[in-house]
Amino acid sequence: MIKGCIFDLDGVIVDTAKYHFQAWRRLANELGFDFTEEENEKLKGVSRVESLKLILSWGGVEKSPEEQAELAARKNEWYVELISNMTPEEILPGVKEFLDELKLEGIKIALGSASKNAPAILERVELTAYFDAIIDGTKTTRSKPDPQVFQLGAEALGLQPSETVVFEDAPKGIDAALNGGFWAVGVGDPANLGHAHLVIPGFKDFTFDKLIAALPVKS
Ligand code: B16
Ligand code: MG
Repeated sequence: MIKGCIFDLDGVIVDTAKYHFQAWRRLANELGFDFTEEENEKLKGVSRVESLKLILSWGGVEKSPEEQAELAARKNEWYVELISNMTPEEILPGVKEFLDELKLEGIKIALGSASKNAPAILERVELTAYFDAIIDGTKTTRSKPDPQVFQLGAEALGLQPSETVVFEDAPKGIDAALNGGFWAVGVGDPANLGHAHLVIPGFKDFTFDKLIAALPVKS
């Protein structure tokens, strides 16, 4: 029986990838190179430090760990400025309706995000009150595809992975959910998320009944 849902943030609840892209691109440009939106896709669900390492490798730039920490902090200042203007209008279509339905069904709700800015973003879009637990990048020591972020979420909800569905937009996030024994729903393109138990284009017109009907789980 499904008793809980854990949501990734960026790409599932809101599209903060565009703000990450703007801030990282500004940093890359300052360092004398550029990168594409296609390359930015590879940063989805990847931690701040790992994202920086990838971007530096694309630009062929080497930096010491101290310099990397300074660059990551600089990018984050720009990113925080960008997300400080977010509004509830930026919640992706159908998400709020789905969360409302989960509440009515008595399903527990957690956030499982790599972002250290996740609590601030939920506040900006006025969704904090929906979440029974918030696991963000400040609470984890291992990145997706390690299942830690979702395991901490399920523990906080008092649930087993087999009772919990993870919603993720990143292939590595689906890997993390599967590695932890969770039900995995990919949000986005089946071409990269085909290993999930179910793939949906988004939450518009998606319902809890449709979720239960699509998973081979006893209700
Ligand atoms: P921050 P998610 C991830 O969020 C983003 O997809 C990824 O692009 C970002 O680098 C990461 O959070 C860390 O974010 O710099 O705010 O700590 O998809 O796991 O919700
Ligand atoms: Mg994501």
